[in-house]
Amino acid sequence: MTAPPRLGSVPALCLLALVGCRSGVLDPAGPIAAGERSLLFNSLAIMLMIVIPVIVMAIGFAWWFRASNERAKHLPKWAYSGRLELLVWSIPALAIIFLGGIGWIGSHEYDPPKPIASRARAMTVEVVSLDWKWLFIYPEQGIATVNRLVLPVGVPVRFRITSATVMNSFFVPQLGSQIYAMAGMDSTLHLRADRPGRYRGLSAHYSGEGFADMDFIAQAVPPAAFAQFVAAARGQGPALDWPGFVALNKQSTDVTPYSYRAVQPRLYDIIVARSGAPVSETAHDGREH
Ligand SMILES: [Cu+2]
Repeated sequence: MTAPPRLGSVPALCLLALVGCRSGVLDPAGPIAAGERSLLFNSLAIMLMIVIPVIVMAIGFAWWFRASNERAKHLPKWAYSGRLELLVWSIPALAIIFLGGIGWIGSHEYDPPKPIASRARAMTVEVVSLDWKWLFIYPEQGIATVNRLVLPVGVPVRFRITSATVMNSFFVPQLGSQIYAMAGMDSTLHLRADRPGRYRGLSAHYSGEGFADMDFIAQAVPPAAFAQFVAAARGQGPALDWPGFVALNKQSTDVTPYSYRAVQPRLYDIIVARSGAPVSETAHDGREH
């Protein structure tokens, strides 16, 4: 005979299940991710206000109306109760009002194009998804990186997001809000990292064979270390111009991060304007045009 499981192992199991959430959306490193996590928890609490009583009542009614309970009344003619109707309709109505309310407030509060209120001036990073790697252009610093995103802590970042090929999705779970990267589109997302760390960034959208390796490191560093990173990047690597970009745009997977010491001005705008043109240029065999 096997011993029944001890109750003490239940919390341990729950803990084990939660360990997988560390370094994910439940471990926010900035205000947007933190706000989205409380939105998630509040929605869960509102939904549990219905789910828990329903489960309790389902078990309670089954137990109370068991065959051997002489005190449970059998009422075959019973049809209507105004008080019961009020109860069963008012609780879901309240849940919808609360869920809709926090959803409405949250979607305005954490609207991706809405700048983050901050004393520090926002910085711009241009994100281009490629098959299957990420290009990050720092227009103010005049540098670019591949598969590595370095951000200064405490500085709001305005991301401009596009794709040079198929649709992808830019997502750093610990910073918040995933945004689609689409050819010809110029999407905006504001995020801020409030503590130093290395955060996992990924494409949250299936886009083909090499997609599984299409992740990057988002590294939040103190402002002084960010200045050092910029200075170091300026001193190494190739320069990125349009022909260089067309070469970079060739399909490759699992690319080791590296940086460009210089970037052609307005390269991001050219990529958006040409929306996917490099693909037909590099793989042009007469089918298009
Ligand atoms: Cu999708």
